[in-house]
Amino acid sequence: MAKYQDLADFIIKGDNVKSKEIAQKLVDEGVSAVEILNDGLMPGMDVVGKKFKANEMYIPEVLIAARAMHAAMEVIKPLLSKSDTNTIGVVIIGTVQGDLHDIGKNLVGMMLEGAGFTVIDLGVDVPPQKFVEELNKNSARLLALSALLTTTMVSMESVIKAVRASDGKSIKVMVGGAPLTQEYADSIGADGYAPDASSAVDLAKSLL
Ligand code: B1M
Repeated sequence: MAKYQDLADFIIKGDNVKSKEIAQKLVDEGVSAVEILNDGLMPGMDVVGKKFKANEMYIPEVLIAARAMHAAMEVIKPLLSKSDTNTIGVVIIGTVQGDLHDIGKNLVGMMLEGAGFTVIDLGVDVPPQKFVEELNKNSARLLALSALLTTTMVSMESVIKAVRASDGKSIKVMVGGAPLTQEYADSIGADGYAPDASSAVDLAKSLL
């Protein structure tokens, strides 16, 4: 549909005013948040990823595209995060140390909120000890770690070791992000791996 293509194009061009405007228009027309995400925003970001890899886009342009993605995500956030008042449980989420990618992590957080979890988002570049402190402070039983770089996914293992050292096996740790696989998750002792935001919700429910 042309309007989804427009939305994708404004993400690629990095126009945060237009991306927000079109996302709002689609919401007003009654289009579901998941459709806006899957048919407009994700295809746009996909093209950005391909162009970045092919050196057809550079970091400043990718940052501007990410800003346009965030602007549209803010519009759909209330729809994704609509939930009843009863919380299923508290989840601490963050992108691991050294890694500044937050779009996927934010989506996972929004979907978890939408499913009824209370989400405490520690942001990006989070050191292992910070995860441990926040788990203890909030008596949380579930930790969700995101990484987008092959160089930073290795620090997930340090987080898991730090969490186990402080709390044995009672805290469940789930991991995700583009370079991860189920095999890798198993090899670092994670309790679960999810390839995308909606399976992250199913996984979180099954872990608690
Ligand atoms: Co970066 N970057 N980047 N980047 N960037 C990638 C990841 C890369 C694949 C691009 C490429 O070369 N094709 C490449 C990594 C290569 C590798 O490690 N093998 C890369 C690189 C190299 C870099 C820099 C090193 C570039 C440089 O400086 N030379 C640098 C590193 C900075 C750092 O982190 N220290 C860098 C910087 C950046 C920007 C800051 C410019 C920007 C980030 C802005 C931001 O996030 N606010 C950026 C972006 C935008 C990307 C791409 C283009 C898009 C990532 C994205 O947001 N995708 C990316 C290329 C790509 O992925 N195709 C790329 C959309 C998002 C919805 O998907 O995050 O995968 P994703 O999340 C998905 C799933 O993975 C999953 O669910 C989400 C929704 O379905 N998921 C989880 C994610 N977390 C989960 C957690 C879960 C479960 C599921 O449970 C806990």
